[in-house]
Formats: sequence, structure tokens, C-alpha cells
Amino acid sequence: MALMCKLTEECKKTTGMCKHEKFMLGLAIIATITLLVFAFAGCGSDGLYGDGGNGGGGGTGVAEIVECSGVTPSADVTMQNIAFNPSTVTISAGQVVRWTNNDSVSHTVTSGTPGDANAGKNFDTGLIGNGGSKCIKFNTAGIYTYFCKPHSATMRDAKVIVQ
Ligand SMILES: [Cu+2]
Repeated sequence: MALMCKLTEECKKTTGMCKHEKFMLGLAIIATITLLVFAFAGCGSDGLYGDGGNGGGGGTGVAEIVECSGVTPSADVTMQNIAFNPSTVTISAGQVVRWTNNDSVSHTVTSGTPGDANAGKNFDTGLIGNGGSKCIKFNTAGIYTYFCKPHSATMRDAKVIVQ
């Protein structure tokens, strides 16, 4: 900033701040206000986008991915021969479903239906490799349809019914 000021006649004034400095100060204030506005907007949007955090294991949405080692699943679904089995499970709110992949190819457990703009919003395990397991805790009653991303043509319309 000081370097910029040396380049202008305004610096020779003894007002304490040259034009550039005033300009930069103004920019800084605007930037600060913008950041604050975005910070508040970020807080306010939790209700709208909170479920998106589930992919990273965070958040307290209708469903959340949890470590299988720390829970006792109330229902088990295997992924075998490119299919979810059973394709529908029923649990109570607060309980956990565990998916285990017995195929050599990877699968996902992704909420919604293929092509739906909200697909993966409630939960998305990401790829589960051969022998891998993922657990999801369902916090809210409802019917949760899900599918597998790589095999969405056939591995779809599976359901977790949460009572
Ligand atoms: Cu699959």
C-alpha cells in the first residue's frame, strides 16, 4: 500500500491517507461485510443443505453414515450379484442399517432415484469395495428409496422403511 502511495501526488498531503489507501480501506470494509454476509448466509442454509453433509460423515440430518464398529445394526443388506438383498428393510427411527458388499465390483448406497436432482442428498456412502461394509443411522421416520450409482439401471428402488 505504501509503495502504491509513493506513486501518487495524493501521498504528499498530510491527511494521513492517500487516495489509494482510502480506496484500499474501502475495499477491505466491503470485503469484510461480504464475508460476514456469507458467514450468516452459511448458517442460515443449514436447514436447506444440512443433509449434504452426510456424505462426509457430518451433520445431523435424517440419515447419517456411522462407523459400523461403534454400532449394532438392526438390519443387514448384502450387495451380491449386482442386487440389494433384501431390497426392503424396516427399522425404527434411531436404528442402523448395515450394507455389505459381497461382489467383486464396487457398489454405493445412494439415497433417491437415478437422475433425481436430490439423489444422494440424504445419504451417499460412496464406493464400497469387495468385502466392505457401510452403516447408516436413520433418525427420522419415512421411506428412503436408494440405489447404486455404478449399477443404477438395475440396483435401484431399494428401500429402507423407518417407522
Ligand atoms: Cu453397484
